[in-house]
Amino acid sequence: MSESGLLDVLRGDAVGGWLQLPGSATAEVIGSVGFDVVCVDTQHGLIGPDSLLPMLQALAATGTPSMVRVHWNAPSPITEALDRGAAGVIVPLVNSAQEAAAAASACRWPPHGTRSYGPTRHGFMTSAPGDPVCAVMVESVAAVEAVSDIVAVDGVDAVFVGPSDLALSMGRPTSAQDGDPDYDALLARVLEAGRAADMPVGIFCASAGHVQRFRELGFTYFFVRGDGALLAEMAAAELRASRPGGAEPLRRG
Ligand code: 3PY
Ligand code: MG
Repeated sequence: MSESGLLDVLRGDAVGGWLQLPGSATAEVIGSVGFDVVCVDTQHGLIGPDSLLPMLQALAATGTPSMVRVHWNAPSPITEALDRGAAGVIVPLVNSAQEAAAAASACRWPPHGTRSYGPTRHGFMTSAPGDPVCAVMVESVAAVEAVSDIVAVDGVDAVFVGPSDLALSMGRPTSAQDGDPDYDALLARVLEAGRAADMPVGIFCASAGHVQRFRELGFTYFFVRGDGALLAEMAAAELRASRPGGAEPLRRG
């Protein structure tokens, strides 16, 4: 899929998978489920640079488009993700138009940016030279204050809300994302700015219930819980169902 194809996916009520465990096998499993896109999380996931390449190769083999959440808004992690084959990046903690411009510039070759050209993956960069998707994370009160300027930055393609960091930045618990009216007022400002700029606006979802709630508010794409969280939940459910009388498992660790 071309990168502009990925942008269309993010506009269209997309549900994405999220990878936090290193390894191509889990990438292949999650990539095969039917998600519209899968993101490899190198910010809070346990995935280092050397694990990234086989995971992106595994996702490519499933045909599911890939994004990488980089660990920081800097040229080096953005270059690493794009040179290894991600169709787009999610850049955390973007709090101003200036920071958004830095993220966008790192995604684009001159004359549109400052990315260095280095076609290493065989056939990849030469056969698919489209612009990668640059999604910037709005996850602080400061970012919401600046959101109209952030979406106006040339080269920024999409906004992605980090719901927990946004709540913490308000001085509220992460449960504010469950329907705190002050929190929802901030989300409304992000959604309005995205609509005005004709830009996809997505959000991370801690549960399928959150996907439904945020869909009703107007978000256009969603990433669901990561592989580690899903694995733990399914394993606990299986164990519970296997105990006499369905007893609650004793958690270790
Ligand atoms: C947040 O909730 O802050 C996130 O970044 C989700 O991944
Ligand atoms: Mg965050």
